Amino acid sequence: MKKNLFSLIAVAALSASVLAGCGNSGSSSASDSSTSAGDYTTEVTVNAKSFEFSPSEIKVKKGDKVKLTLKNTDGAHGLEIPEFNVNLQKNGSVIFEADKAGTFDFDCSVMCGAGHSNMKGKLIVE
Ligand SMILES: [Cu+2]
Repeated sequence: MKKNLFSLIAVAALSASVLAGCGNSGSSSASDSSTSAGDYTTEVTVNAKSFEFSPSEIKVKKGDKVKLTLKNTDGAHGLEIPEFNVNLQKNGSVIFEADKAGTFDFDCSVMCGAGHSNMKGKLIVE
């Protein structure tokens, strides 16, 4: 019974990833389909401590594929940019495409203590 349940979950997970893989195949002009391969044009590292981001202002160009790395130097913080579906909840990197210009707020997505709500920054796409 337990084993059956496990294989059911495995099958579900597998089909989910297959479906996700198919979702990308619609783009016409892309020369390769390996969008998840980790190619990027700009790299930004944001250090987080209690209770501040550094830098608290990130500037990129519209169209950049941004590799954003969060480094916690003190405490445990997250980095969330809702506009670009970015949400790092621990040290790590994510790649997103800055496909719209403007100024977007980012903030800490992990409840980290008294100064949590002060942890804010700006992403400027120009
Ligand atoms: Cu926080």
